[in-house]
Amino acid sequence: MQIKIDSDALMTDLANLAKIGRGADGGITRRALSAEDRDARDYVIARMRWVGLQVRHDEVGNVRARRADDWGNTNPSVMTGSHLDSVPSGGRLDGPLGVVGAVAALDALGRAKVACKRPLEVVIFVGEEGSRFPRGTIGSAAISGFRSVAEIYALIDPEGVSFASALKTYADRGQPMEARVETGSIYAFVELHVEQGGVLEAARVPIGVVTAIAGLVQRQVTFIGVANHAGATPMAIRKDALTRAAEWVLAIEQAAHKIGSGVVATVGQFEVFPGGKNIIPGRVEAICDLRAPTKELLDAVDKEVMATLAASKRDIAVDERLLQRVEPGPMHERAMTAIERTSSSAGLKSQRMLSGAIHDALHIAEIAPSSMIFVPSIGGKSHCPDEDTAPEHLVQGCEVLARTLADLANS
Ligand code: HGY
Ligand code: MN
Ligand code: MN
Repeated sequence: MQIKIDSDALMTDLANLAKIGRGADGGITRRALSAEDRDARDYVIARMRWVGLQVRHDEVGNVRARRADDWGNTNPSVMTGSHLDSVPSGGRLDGPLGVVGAVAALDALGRAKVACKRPLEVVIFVGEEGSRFPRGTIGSAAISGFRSVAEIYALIDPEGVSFASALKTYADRGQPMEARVETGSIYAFVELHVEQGGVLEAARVPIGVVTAIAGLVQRQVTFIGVANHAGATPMAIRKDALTRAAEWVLAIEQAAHKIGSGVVATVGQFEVFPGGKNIIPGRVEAICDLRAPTKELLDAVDKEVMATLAASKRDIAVDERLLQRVEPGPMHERAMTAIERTSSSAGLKSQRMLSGAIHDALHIAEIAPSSMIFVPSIGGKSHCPDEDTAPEHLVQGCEVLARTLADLANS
């Protein structure tokens, strides 16, 4: 099969998307359902139509695109896609590669006149990053039924705006499709994504085949002390919320080191109130992010983290709530072996690996045989402005995606 990815179009699409929501530091900030997210989505919809896809949307704002006659093809589909929303000051490839890479793949298959028995579908999943609403992977959770549409509509952002009202900014026209897709309707799902770690670069292997995706627990913790004068308050009578919170952050790091086996723990969001340099902090709000490759390890690190909240000699009240928990999920041989088969037919080495990052594939795997194609991240960096991947790896990832989609659509 002679597949030729239009690499100029791919690079142009990635460069154009990187201009939407770019900050002074070069990082991308596109919060779910924001004007930036909408503009990026509208750009991709135009590109989908340009390569001959018919575009629809579903009731939570996912974009669903197929060739016109494929909407009438009732065979189980072969689905691909990713997200366009980002973390604050994130990279230009995390998400967009899997979206415009899928458009490039379907374009290449169309130009090569590759007939597919099963319909091919590209999805732009809404709200993957969870940087606006309390949870992430929103669009894929709706498609798999992991979360109901009503639960998603009721999500509230820090400004008190509901998902349902924010969705109106997307200005979707026409009747939306139902978001939920039943098990059996998708033959296979494959997501193209940057690795966001350093495994492939170190191994000098261009293609990663994801075998499982780590699970996640995020908890919001508020430490309640007493704000007071930084100069006039003796140390012995202070109720300093920040020193208590700092103790907890270090304990979380200790817990991850102690358990090991791929467990990681982070506090990435940490706010001190009232925030004056001469005021003893009265309140700290923090969010911890725990990841583990198995349910047992996720339980173990979560238990340790909760235990450190209880065990302190400081007389500081603590208020804690679970933001989200997503179980680790295995990928499927059907999709993994297809990626390996097509990588070798493209003359590319591949290796199986775990994903420490969460992806929409984790929820789609609940209803369809799924896996992911990873391409190397330079310096293993992601979720930061200098996230990058060599152009040849970007194109190779798209070529393997195109081949894999055709392989699965005709196997
Ligand atoms: O947090 C994650 O793993 C993903 O980038 N949303
Ligand atoms: Mn991400
Ligand atoms: Mn991502």
